[in-house]
Amino acid sequence: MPEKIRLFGFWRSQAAYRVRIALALKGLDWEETSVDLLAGEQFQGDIAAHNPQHAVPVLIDGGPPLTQSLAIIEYLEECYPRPALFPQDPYARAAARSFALTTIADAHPFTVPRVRKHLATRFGADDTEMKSWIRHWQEQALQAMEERLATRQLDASFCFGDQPGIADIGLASHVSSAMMNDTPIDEYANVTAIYQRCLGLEAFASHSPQALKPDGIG
Ligand SMILES: N[C@@H](CCC(=O)N[C@@H](CS)C(=O)NCC(=O)O)C(=O)O
Repeated sequence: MPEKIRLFGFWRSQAAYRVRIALALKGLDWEETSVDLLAGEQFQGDIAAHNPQHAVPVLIDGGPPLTQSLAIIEYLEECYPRPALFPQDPYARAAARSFALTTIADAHPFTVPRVRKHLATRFGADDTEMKSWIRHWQEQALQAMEERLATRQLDASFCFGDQPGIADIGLASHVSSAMMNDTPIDEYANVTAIYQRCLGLEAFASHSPQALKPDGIG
């Protein structure tokens, strides 16, 4: 019997959330090992051996460890093609990937724990400055997503069609993190409408940081 897919993640990691959504949308069974990023566990044990970048997610599916949420989701798409998370048409596929990269490549990397730590230890950023930094990058991505959605020539429930895909995964992980960081989201009407639609699906709702948050941890 093939081994269960293994995921190294953390409840509040938006990159791990992206992978959890993809696994759940595809109806796959997985087992998650929590790596407490707040306690520095990314520098210890298995995860340190599996990912020299000391970050989650890491996915193991009977082969060597895979890192980087987008690469992992593309791997899942190739090995478990149904339901598809990327449009078939090459142009739409590039557009959906590009939308997701707004956060995966351009906003999220500015806000990860190692960047926050460096800002605090090297440049003395205090809590207020850090909050403002995070909000800045999160708002830039929210604005860009909103503009793209407002001008798309498509009448669809989700970002690029009537089924959720990679763009919606990026959007949901970004909005969930914005909410955790008190970045206001209300002015982004298209983004929040799609986020709400995503939350109507078990795959998004049950695996979110908000759903997994242990009591008493902010
Ligand atoms: N680009 C990577 C980002 C991975 C990443 O930085 N993950 C964060 C959690 S969301 C992490 O583990 N950070 C550890 C740290 O910064 O120390 C991806 O999409 O997988």
